Amino acid sequence: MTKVALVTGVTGQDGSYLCELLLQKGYEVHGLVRRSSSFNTARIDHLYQDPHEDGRKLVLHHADLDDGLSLVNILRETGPSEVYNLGAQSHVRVSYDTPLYTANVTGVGALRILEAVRASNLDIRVYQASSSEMFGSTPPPQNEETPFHPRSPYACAKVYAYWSAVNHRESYGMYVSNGILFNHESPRRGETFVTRKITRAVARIQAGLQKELYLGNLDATRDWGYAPEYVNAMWMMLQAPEPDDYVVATGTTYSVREFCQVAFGHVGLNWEDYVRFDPKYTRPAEVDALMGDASKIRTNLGWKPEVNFEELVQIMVDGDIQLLEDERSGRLVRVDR
Ligand code: NDP
Ligand code: GDR
Repeated sequence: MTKVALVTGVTGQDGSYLCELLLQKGYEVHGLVRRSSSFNTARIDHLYQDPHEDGRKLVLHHADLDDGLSLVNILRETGPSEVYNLGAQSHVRVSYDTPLYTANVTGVGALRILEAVRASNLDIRVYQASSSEMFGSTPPPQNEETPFHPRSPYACAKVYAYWSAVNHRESYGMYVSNGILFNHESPRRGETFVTRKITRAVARIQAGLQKELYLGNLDATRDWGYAPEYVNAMWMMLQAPEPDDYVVATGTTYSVREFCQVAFGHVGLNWEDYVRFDPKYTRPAEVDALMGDASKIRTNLGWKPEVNFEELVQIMVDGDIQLLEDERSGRLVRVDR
């Protein structure tokens, strides 16, 4: 029988890779898309299937994590056996500007999913996209036993979502797993996260389209992995006999400064000639250092990362150089729907 999955946040970085993975595995995938005044499906346009043709494996639905009834309805209409809750206001800096919205979508939104699944009476396994940001100021290495000390409205919302997931598992015996994922990046990473902001700037500076790059804190260190490998970890979690919580990380950590060095260095440029400081990009409270210990998922489920830091940076810089070439040559086409 064809397995059916529902993915919230399907238009985001992880949603697009997860969608690809599930389609490859033969799933029927239903993606939750929120209403936007402009197209927001660029990351999944290559997976698009004409709604007028039979046998579609990817179906998109308008709904919103802010609208609980839309979630109840989508579950009733699609009857999935797996739900991946990836939808969120996911930008840490922006969460300081929109704390209530972030709490509503990123925190209470997860509870809405859990309650909609509970109300459905269907046998559904739920994946909750938890985050290393929950560890905040607790020093590395961080694993599943490390206490949380969130340092932003986003992180507070994720802690709420995390405990809601655990509580639904313990209170109602639901199959709910938290993936505590450390930063993971790719050429599809949102352009305002620091890695993509840097690699995009490198491509544009090399092409003569940009002169400088303004950044905030260069001293923060992150455990950066490769997104396609991380969505595989999400899927593996939901195939386990029992629900559980897992850290997903590389076990290495590099500073934003080191990311700049490698990214500019990849095209023969010296980062110090281009990077400038703008306090606008600093945060009221910073998460100084993250480095995950992913022994549990390696031992229990056999997951381990393959792409290392230098390879990741190169993949991203090369991706942005290619994107620029495609844009300039008019090769990029958008699907109208
Ligand atoms: P993105 O920001 O790329 O994608 C977020 C997705 O959520 C988008 O599809 C977005 O839609 C959707 N979304 C936003 N608001 C709503 C809403 N109100 N209702 C429904 N959908 C909404 O995030 P990533 O793909 O990078 O991350 C996926 C998840 O994993 C997020 O929950 C994130 O917080 C979490 N996470 C990410 C990590 C990372 O390093 N990438 C690490 C740990 C956790 P739209 O496209 O319209 O904006
Ligand atoms: P993060 O990612 O906050 O870790 O959250 P981000 O790339 O935004 O920041 C990483 C570090 O870089 C520093 N920094 C800058 N950040 C941005 N965005 N822009 C800048 O100009 C800049 N200059 C320096 C930041 O201060 C920070 O220390 C990401 C998101 O994907 C979350 O949703 C996810 O939960 C966590 O990763 C794990």
